[in-house]
Amino acid sequence: MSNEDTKAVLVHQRNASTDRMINRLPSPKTRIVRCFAAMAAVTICISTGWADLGHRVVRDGRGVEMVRVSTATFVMGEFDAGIDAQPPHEVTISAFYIDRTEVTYEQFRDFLLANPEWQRENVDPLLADDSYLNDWSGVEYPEHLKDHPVRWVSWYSAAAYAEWRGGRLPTEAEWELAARGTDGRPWPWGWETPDSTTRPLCNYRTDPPEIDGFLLTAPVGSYPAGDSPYGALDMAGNVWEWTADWHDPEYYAESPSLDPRGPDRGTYRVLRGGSWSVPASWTRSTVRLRAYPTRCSDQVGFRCVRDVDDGE
Ligand SMILES: [Ca+2]
Repeated sequence: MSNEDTKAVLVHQRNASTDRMINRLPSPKTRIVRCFAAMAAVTICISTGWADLGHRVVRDGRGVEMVRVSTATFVMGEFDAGIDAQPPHEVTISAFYIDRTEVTYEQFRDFLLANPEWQRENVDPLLADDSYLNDWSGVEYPEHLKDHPVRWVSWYSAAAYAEWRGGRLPTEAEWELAARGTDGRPWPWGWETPDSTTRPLCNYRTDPPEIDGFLLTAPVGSYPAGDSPYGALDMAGNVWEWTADWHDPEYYAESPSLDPRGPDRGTYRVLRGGSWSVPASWTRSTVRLRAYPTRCSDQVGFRCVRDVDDGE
């Protein structure tokens, strides 16, 4: 088990009693340590208002909340989401953890402090276009965006951040499973088309723009009613999210059925989830967007995943 794994703190497990958690632990000493850790973490969970969601949440070595997605088989793709999202096909995905929210400005600042070569003034122009970190100066960003998803990040910078965190970017298949679960729903919350005049479910383009509460991006986690079956937030809307995969419109016809990782090469990387600037239909969890990996935009951010080690 890695150092970061050791630091991971169990916050809550769906339908699991304390006895069941204790019975899974390997030694009395570890049981005591983990029991106190779980109690402390539940306190954190309650303080953030997430305890009642009933999902399994951990904090990684840097204190970032991640939710567990257990090994599952689901039908990836959809006929209603564009020709490159077809044919729907069954895939099996090994268990992983995914960030509960998009990476924020505050979190990305820690990465820039530790890796000055990724600051706006120092970045390799082969790894990001001229818009990279457009609203930053060095490691400083507009204070009011502290809890908003970081934007203006290239695929390369997102991948570098994920590696620094001890993880990686999600594959398309992992991202889609984390967003919509296994029951065929097109959105994280189910089958209900987003309509912010009735129930706020995600941050997308509305008319007028602020009817969903925010003119541009929203602080991460602003739409708890729109959470995914695994407890991930903002998988629909707010910012598009980079995935690890190259884009190939034909890939679904030839995808392997176990842990597909996309084509070996390509020109564009895939983004998922829609943003504050797209209509509701583009926030379907099956919609695939493509962009050059150097592309930076005020509509694009990301989140990270981490493999689940045996025994976790
Ligand atoms: Ca998003």
